[in-house]
Amino acid sequence: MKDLKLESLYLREIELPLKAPFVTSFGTSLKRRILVVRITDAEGAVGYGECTAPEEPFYNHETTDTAWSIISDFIAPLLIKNPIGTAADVSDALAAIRGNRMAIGGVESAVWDLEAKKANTPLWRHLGGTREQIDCGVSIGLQISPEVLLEKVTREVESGYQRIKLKIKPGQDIELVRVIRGNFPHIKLSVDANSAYRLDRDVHIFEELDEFGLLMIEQPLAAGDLVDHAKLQKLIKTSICLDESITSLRDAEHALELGSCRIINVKLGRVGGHSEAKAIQSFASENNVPVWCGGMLESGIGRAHNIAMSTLPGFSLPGDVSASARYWAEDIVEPPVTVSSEGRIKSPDGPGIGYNVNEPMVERLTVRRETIPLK
Ligand code: OSB
Ligand code: MG
Repeated sequence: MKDLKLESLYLREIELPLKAPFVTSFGTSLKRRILVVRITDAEGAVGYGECTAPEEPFYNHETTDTAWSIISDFIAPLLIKNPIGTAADVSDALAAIRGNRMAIGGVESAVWDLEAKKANTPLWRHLGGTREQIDCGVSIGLQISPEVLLEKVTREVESGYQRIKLKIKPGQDIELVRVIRGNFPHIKLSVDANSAYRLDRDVHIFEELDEFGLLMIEQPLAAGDLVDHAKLQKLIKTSICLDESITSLRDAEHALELGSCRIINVKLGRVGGHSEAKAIQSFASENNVPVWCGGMLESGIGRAHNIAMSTLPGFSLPGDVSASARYWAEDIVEPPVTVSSEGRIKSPDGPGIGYNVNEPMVERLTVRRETIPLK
């Protein structure tokens, strides 16, 4: 299919309260302000995407509000100026925009859903995915005490999740890992620092963490610091995984050339959509570097896109893609995303993202809207 004729872009901000606060080294999330992107074409087909930009510019530079403005003021006009034939053309059509990849990813992924629906094919197959089911892990935020953390970990291990990731920050690291490792000597366990450490100050922390047989240490240092990550990787046995540092295929190439990591977390939004995510996983595979799908506390729309992406062959480690019910009292898709007792999600059979968007619910949660013509 080489003839998409995009008609309109419907931008909505919905407010969705998290079941429990999510605490990281950079802050606390209580509710999400999520941008839902809906795109239609001339034949009445509909595609959905979710912009994963958080509320505040603490994970990266983007926010719900900056993404809104980039989509409305720059992405929509560029799609009119550079008409696309296929979903694979969207990122090239928007290449003039520097950064702001979460804004781009929300739109790009909606076009992929639309195209897959027109082809009456599940998005995961349309992208070239090969996995009938994906392996799931969980990311557990900082808790008020190690005892509470242990309770949470126990519950997730008992539900079947295949890998547990703990958030850490200076002062809340070694002890947390010691308690969890002591109780669960054999689970796949990792930690995520969200850039909270510095090489000049904190090497001893990583040398201590090195003794716990962690699967990986995610994003210990600053996002832009591939050089210091390379120095740190040489000092420790545990694999470094980069999240914030990898915004493009180019970043992934640089990280592997420098030896800054041995694992890559791919987030659909952070890298600007499915085309770039596909390119990164393919490059990583060629270099025997495993990738896995990260999460941004997505609603069911973003979650469904993450499931589709995770079926690509390079995604060989369990991702942070978990059940809707861990986040939301009620998700905006039907059925909600569920995880089996073996810690797996079945790739959906339906066309496109394979989950139905509960439009009345989205409508009820909408706090801001804009309709933008694309022709
Ligand atoms: O660094 O992976 C991260 C959530 C928000 C921002 C950054 C991160 C996370 C998570 C949670 O770890 C992943 C999820 O459960 O969606
Ligand atoms: Mg991370």
